[in-house]
Amino acid sequence: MLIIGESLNATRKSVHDAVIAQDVEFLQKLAVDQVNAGAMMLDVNAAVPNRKEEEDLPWMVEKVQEVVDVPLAIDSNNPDAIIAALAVHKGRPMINSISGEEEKLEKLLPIVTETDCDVILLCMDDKGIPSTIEGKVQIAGKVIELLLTKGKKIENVYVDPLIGTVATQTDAGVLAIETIKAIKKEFPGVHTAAGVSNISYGMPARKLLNRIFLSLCISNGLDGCIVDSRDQELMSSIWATMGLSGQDRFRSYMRAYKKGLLKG
Ligand code: THG
Repeated sequence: MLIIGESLNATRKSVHDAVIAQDVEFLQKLAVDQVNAGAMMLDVNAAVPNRKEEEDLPWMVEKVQEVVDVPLAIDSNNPDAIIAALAVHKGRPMINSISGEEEKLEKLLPIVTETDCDVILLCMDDKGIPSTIEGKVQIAGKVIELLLTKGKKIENVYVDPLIGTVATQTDAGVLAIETIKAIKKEFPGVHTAAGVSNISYGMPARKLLNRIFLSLCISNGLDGCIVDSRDQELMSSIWATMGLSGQDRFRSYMRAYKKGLLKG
């Protein structure tokens, strides 16, 4: 299970403010805290309205990589910002994300296929997010075929089912799990990854729902998650689920225990 720390994201007020203030210390502490808590990769998003993301994102990448040596997931809707960030990233990055959206795809496809990197593929296109599993699988299939034709390896692709919220659709949880299963069945060798906190948007006791839902996803084959790694209860449930579902013989669970990270 690839655990990606979500917190360096300018949609969060504190990070938004830190980008504007160019507060290196704040961002570096947030990076170190997430890695110390068990994140294996950090998602970075520096999109602040009315600022140049093509400058802020590579800046954030450089400052974060000064203090942690995990790879980064370059999270942006702006292809030019992604390209600028990749140019300064050390090691093997992840691109978050591409999708079936034509304009973005056209710009990013050469970069994604010519760079040694992982990539998250969102199951959406210019018409939005399909409401059916079949619709999502179809978009994933179209983009995977393009990637493979241009030489990308299937195992370097992480398909994101784009999880909805149970507040507006009570079966959003099952739907997500069935989508994960369908994608892995349809495209052998492909990986899956998702941000899970969407599931609980608009509901009470969000952390409870996030934790249980992530556990269900992991036991049904989810390979990567974008989560708040500073949440010890969430992380502990990830490690417990991996052991209990027979994925790693409790290795990550015992490692976390020895590091004092397990919370029962
Ligand atoms: N898929 C992919 N990328 C993604 C997402 C996804 N990137 C963005 C997002 N979804 C995942 N990242 C976050 C970052 C922050 C929060 C949720 C998802 C968030 N933060 C609140 C806050 O900071 O106030 C609450 C958490 C907290 O209290 O820290 O909600 O789905 N590919």
